[in-house]
Amino acid sequence: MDAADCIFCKIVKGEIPCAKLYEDELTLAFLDIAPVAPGHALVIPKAHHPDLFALPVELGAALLAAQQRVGRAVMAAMGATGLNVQQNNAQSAGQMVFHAHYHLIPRREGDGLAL
Ligand code: D5M
Repeated sequence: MDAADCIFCKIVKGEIPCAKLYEDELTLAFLDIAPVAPGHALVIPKAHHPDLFALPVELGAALLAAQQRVGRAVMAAMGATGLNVQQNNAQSAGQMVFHAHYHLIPRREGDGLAL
């Protein structure tokens, strides 16, 4: 899939809506449309890279900074005591959207989530 058909590229371009949480020059974060927990967020690079292995290493620092910022915010907003960061690569690993992204999933003691 190229960028023209990519749903996350369409979100970056404003062609389809999202519940935006954070944005900077290189990254965007928004709520997952199918949350596994309240506050489940996605952090993506604005540029189209299909998966982790295609990400330029230089972009890693910007993505980590966005994960830290958004992770702290969603934990505070949800009253969470923990946070899972999940990142899927290839269909066999559960990847459905082929634009690299990180799931930020707020957790609480005894929430019963099995990730
Ligand atoms: O996860 C891809 C995730 O992307 C999955 O949890 C649903 C989410 N998704 C798909 N379309 C949208 C839109 N339009 N808004 C918000 N979230 C969306 P993966 O790691 O590829 O399995």
